[in-house]
Amino acid sequence: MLYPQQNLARNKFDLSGIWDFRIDPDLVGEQQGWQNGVVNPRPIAVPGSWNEQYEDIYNYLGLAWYIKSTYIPQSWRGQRVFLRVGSACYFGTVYINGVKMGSHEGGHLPFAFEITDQIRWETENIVAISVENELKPTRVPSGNMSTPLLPVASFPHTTYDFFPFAGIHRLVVLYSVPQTYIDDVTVVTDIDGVNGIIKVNVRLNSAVSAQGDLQLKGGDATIVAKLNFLDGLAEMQLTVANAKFWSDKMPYLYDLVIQAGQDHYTLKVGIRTIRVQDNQILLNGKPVKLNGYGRHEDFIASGKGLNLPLLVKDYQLMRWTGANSYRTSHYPYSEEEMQLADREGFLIIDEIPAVSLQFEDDDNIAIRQRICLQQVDELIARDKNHPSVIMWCVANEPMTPRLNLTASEILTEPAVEKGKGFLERLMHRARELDPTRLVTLVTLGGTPSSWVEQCDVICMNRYWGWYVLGGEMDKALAALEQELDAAWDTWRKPVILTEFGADTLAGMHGHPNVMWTEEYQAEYIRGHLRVAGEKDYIAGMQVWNFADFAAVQSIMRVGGINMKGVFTRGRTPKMAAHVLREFWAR
Ligand code: BDP
Repeated sequence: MLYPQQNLARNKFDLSGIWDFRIDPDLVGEQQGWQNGVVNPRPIAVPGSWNEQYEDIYNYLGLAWYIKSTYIPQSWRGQRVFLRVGSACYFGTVYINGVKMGSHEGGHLPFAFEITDQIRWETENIVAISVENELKPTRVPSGNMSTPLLPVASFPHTTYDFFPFAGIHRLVVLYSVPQTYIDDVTVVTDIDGVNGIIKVNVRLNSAVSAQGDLQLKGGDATIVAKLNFLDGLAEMQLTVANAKFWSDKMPYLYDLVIQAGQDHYTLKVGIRTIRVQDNQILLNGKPVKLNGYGRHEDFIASGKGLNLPLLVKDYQLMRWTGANSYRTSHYPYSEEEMQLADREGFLIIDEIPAVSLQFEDDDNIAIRQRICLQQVDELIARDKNHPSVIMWCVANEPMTPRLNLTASEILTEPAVEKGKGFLERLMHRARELDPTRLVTLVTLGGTPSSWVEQCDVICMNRYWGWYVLGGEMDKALAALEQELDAAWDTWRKPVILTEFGADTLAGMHGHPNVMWTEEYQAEYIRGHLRVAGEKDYIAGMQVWNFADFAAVQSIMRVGGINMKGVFTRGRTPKMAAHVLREFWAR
């Protein structure tokens, strides 16, 4: 799943823009030939969620059609042409000139189909993509479950606390490659004293013998090596003397240029190592702390659609607060986001969309397990070469049938055993595919310890002082401290508080600082950072959330917005952002 690029050998054409759009609530589109074009379309932006582009379809999650006509240049003839969708949320089907090319399940990962044989070289080609985001118990993340997420009425019926934005969320590109092309590259780096080691594996699309070469550019020199492909595979180890290592402080990237037969591919490479030792996470052998945020891909009008200016702005704002990390809560973020993280030096916990998994109904569990494994596979295939990604996260807050089961209930509750097997299979798969990174899952209070055993780092979401002991800051902080110490005593592994936060209405002030005021959030965050600052086993603090974001409607979410952001949805800082600067931007 290499990111498409334009170079000496390859072409790329971005289909972003205004497409034709029509919803299909009665599922008549395919029968009526909408894959060839729709009557009475309305314009829609790609990328972008449809929900905030038109208010009448804000809550519409059923099937919808996107249509775009395009020429494909004659100069691409003789190459193999693919159509690649960065993300269609949740289930997308691609048609070229009326012919179905294939479908993809899962809302946050890319997919591509070869379309060479369908191309019309003399006229325009019709690209049609149908997308739906029905909420179902058999999907990941799930919806319309018998057990609601919140103890109060909420709509739409998600099992997660963010709006189920739907549509084509990332770039749709046409790209072409030579007949024999570089299908995959895997780069693994290591450090040996002052030298960097880069192991490169290259796979061609067919099991041929071929010649190629590698060039590593950067630092003081260019290193060149020959590649010999046997059965379409080649590997090479490069040693970079006096290498520049990649880190959050100095995110140095080399260019790795691969040539194989007629094809070329260039990859950014950061030389770094990541591991856990005792109570610390070590980046390049030195302790590092993950200060930052849980975030969302979310903005006014664009919804979960790729928004490049926002991306640059968010990185700038995160840096302004002194943050060096974030978690891709609660799904993989765009590839452009990952590339920027490499370049800007952010440390990422990369998460699949397994939010609030439940383990009660056997048939559904089996389906969800299959989907989660697919998501682990696709995520690692997509993100394995990003130095910024240091940890895979296979679940956020997997749930027992009731919160806080007693010790004896944990022993007898069947869902606990089922959950353990489910989660361990995901962690096992991640380690099998990538033995070089850390693996974790994120817990909520009361998560059975048998689910946590396999984690390299203990990641905890806790809301002392908000959902529990709200308004009682002293008691809340004491409870937090006790729980953090207990986690360290039990696990003897580094601990990251991956979520802690307080809803805050920007502009609401109070003295005394009652809940929902900016002063309360500022004090809450200050208290948490102070407690954590005294613990040497704390390897990171990630505030929930970087910015206010769209959630489902409920009495818990004023205006349908989760207001735990330290920035507003429009990116204005609340008082808490300045508190973070005090701690992190020194
Ligand atoms: C946590 C969830 C997160 C929510 C947050 C909250 O992981 O998705 O948005 O609670 O309630 O439990 O704000």
